[in-house]
Amino acid sequence: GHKAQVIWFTGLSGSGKSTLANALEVALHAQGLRTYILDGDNIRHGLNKDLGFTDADRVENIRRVAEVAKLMVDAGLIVMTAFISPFRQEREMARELIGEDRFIEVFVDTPLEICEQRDPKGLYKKARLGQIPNMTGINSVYETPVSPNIVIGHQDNKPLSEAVGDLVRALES
Ligand code: GGZ
Repeated sequence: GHKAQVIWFTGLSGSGKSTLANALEVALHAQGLRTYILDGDNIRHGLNKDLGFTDADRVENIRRVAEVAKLMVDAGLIVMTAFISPFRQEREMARELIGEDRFIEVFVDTPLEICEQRDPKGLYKKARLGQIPNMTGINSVYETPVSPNIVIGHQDNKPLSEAVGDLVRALES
């Protein structure tokens, strides 16, 4: 059955992490499960409002997110995190902190080209114009996961519900 665990989404800005987390949450709520989504909206505007996008600030952002996720999973929730989390070392830190048995790394593998086409906030465009100094994928590194538990590939014709189905099955196993 379902147990308290962390579903750790990682991928570029615009890759679909939050969209997937929100759709998964709807599916889990339909099963009567208790969940919480940690994302930029509820973390970077509050707990982490002192942090920006330098490498050092991203490391600290992810460290705090991992600590909060651990507390929430200890409290019995299914926690989803939707941060770029660009560095392998910090994702591994999160896995070790939270525990291998309750940590699922989901790589949202949407190519930069597609993320750049979507560009909902115009950040990629600004980065290309040299107006943002450290945009992930342009002038700040994204380290591709080596052995994620799940990869959500980009397929234009695949409905969101299929990816959500894959995730629900992975949580059950
Ligand atoms: C990447 C940035 C940047 C820079 C602002 N680089 O698409 P969004 O807008 O909603 O998601 C992005 C979000 C990334 O924050 P994270 O906390 O997930 O990053 S990390 O895990 O690396 O700490 C984007 C916006 O913030 N954003 N400036 N320079 N994304």
